[in-house]
Formats: sequence, structure tokens, C-alpha cells
Amino acid sequence: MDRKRGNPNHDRGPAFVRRSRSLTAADMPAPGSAAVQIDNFVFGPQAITVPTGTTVTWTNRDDIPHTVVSTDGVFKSKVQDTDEKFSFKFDKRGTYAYYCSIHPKMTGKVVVQ
Ligand SMILES: [Cu+2]
Repeated sequence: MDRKRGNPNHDRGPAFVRRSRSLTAADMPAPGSAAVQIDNFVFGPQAITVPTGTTVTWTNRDDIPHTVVSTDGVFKSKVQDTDEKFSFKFDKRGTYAYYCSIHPKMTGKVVVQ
């Protein structure tokens, strides 16, 4: 008895439609990156330690312009208005002190290991 299977090969199309999720990456630093917020005339965290190759991004959360300027001239941002960002990739070990050239009492430090 040869029983043929009724195997209708109906193309039903995609069983489900993949949802494209849009990640809210804003507050989620990717691997190899670190974030410093500028808020109320303070770099926060004031000192961070990161591995070599890390890109640090400063975001000005103040409603006052600030800059991010390396004491040793390694990097220098433009004047950052509110919510503007400045990024720098640290490829060499060392301690990188920086300050805001508009408000020199604002200082911070990136330690690259
Ligand atoms: Cu400032």
C-alpha cells in the first residue's frame, strides 16, 4: 500500500515579521567607549579609568557652554553648547588631565591603562 501523503506545499510566506527594534543607544555606551557628562560646572565622573583604545565622549548637559581641553594639548573641543558632544579616542596609556577653557576651575582626568 503506497500511501501518498497529502503534503500541500503551500507557501505560507513568512511566518512572522521580524520587528526591527530601535535601540536607545543614547545612554548605553557601546563597548570600547565611555561617557562623561558635564553638568552644573562639573565633569562627571571627574576621573575615569579606561583601557587603551577607548573612545570617551563628553556631553554637555549644562545650559552653559563648556569646552574639553587637554592640559597637554592632546585634544581640544570646540565650544560645546547644551547637549553637544565631543569624542576623543585614547590609543596610548597615560594620564590625561583636562579642563574647561571657559571655566578653568572645571577639571577632569582620563586615566588610560
Ligand atoms: Cu565650562
